Amino acid sequence: MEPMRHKEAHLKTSWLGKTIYKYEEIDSTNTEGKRLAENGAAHGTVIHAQVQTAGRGRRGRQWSSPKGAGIWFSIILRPDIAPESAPVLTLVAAMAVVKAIQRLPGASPQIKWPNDVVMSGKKVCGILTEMSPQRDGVDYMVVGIGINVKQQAFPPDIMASATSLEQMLPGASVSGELLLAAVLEEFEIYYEKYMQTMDMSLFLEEYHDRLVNKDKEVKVLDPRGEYEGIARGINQSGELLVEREGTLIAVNAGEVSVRGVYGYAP
Ligand code: BTX
Repeated sequence: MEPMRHKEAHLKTSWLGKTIYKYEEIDSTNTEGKRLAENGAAHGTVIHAQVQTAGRGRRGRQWSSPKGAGIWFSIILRPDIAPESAPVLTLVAAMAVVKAIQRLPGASPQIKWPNDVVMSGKKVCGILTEMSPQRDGVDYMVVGIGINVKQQAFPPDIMASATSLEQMLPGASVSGELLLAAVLEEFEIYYEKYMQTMDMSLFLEEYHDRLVNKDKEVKVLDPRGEYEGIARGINQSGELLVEREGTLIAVNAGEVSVRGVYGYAP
């Protein structure tokens, strides 16, 4: 199906989401984002779908994306950064999602480093950042964001670890359209803060306020050997600082996976 190309009049952004491709159904908005980026889609293009038939998480995991139950979308970026800096954009996206959800009365979302937003310890949002590295930079990046909005029930395998905004805010009716606009507005703000310094320094404190892993035990699944420690926060480069036997180890999101919070489920 051909995408519709929208100019969103109500969106208070200067460059993000000026073009939004809207699909009734797509395999994955990230996959479509890559296809569009390969064909020259501009920085700030957004891809949104009502339902994803092959929604993806990290390392080939599936992302449950039922029709109309959440907002499933991706942002194409063409930042002038080194490939090593790219994973920080996942943290920028998490911060933006938290700020957007916080606009809902009574909502108190937190970040599970690096790529989840949780409420009451359950996953309400997942972020998948993918990039096309070049020899000395990044050609494009696709930041995919899935936020559970309407679900009252989940498939058995994620029932214990997943939640939705409406499950967390009983009686509330959350507009997916307004939430999408809010995330895009906040993303633009935090992306620009990030680009000013090329690191997290302008919103490190805000990030820490929302970090659910802070001072919690984590297990670091380092390919060179697993270990346990206490997460103390992140540094300006977005690495998780894990205290182990009195020393702080900086853990890179691209290299390792940190477990905890959901009783060691991914
Ligand atoms: P992840 O690898 O950190 O998490 C994936 C895991 O999360 C799954 O294995 C499952 O246990 C659990 N899970 C699956 N679906 C849901 C859900 N709806 N809510 C809560 N938990 C779930 C996280 O990867 C990154 C997900 C990004 C999703 C967006 S949606 C738009 C874009 N397109 C696309 O294909 N992916 C991204």
